[in-house]
Amino acid sequence: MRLYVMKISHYCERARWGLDHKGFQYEEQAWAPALHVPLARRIAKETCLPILVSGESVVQGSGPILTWAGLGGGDAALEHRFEAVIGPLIREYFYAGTLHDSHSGVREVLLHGVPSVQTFLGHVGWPMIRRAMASHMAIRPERLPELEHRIDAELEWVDTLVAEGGPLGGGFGRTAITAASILAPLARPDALPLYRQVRLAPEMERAFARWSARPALDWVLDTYARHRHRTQG
Ligand SMILES: N[C@@H](CCC(=O)N[C@@H](CS)C(=O)NCC(=O)O)C(=O)O
Repeated sequence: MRLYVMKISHYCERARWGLDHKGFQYEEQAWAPALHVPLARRIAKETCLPILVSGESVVQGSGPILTWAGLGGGDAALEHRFEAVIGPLIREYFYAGTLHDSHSGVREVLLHGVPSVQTFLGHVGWPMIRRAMASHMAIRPERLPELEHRIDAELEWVDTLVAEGGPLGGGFGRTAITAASILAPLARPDALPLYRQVRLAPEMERAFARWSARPALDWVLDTYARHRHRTQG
């Protein structure tokens, strides 16, 4: 069984965590951004990762992979907000403050663990890859303040969920995996060391310091400490 990923993608971490939680054995194969497009198209309908290949089955997307792994149930509305709103928002924010800074180290982290030919192409073709990523995800550094504001509002909402002890307070399962993995780039748990290898813009460091006091991110760190027994890398 093989899981195709981009190493630092929080969607890939969501799928990986689900498979690990259910005790599946699989090989992980990392691909470089942009270079993943023709490779993904060869095995699946869309270009996005993660993709799980198990025998004849090809499962694309973190949600379908969790379902395939037997992690059903969960809170659909809440999962949708994490998957379709908070996930892209955090990704946009992360790249808005790192993709255009040649000293951020984001290129090295994105190329971590990919096959050597992709490492080579990734370095040589970085200006093009970066442009493709920025245009695909509408990354614009000048939007950092607005994105920070929107993340504040989403974290406020997660704080209330944590305080209510509802879907995030119950037993550990699909919803907790979804929420913790999608928020992980902001909490940077020890299990995901690649996030700490990226140098953030100073205004991002200030926002991260502020967010670290939030119950939502405390909950993420606690959930990782208690339930995540494998490290990225
Ligand atoms: N909703 C999808 C989103 C997956 C997604 O956006 N993956 C990103 C990596 S963070 C990706 O593959 N982007 C490149 C592309 O779409 O070609 C999921 O839950 O798996």
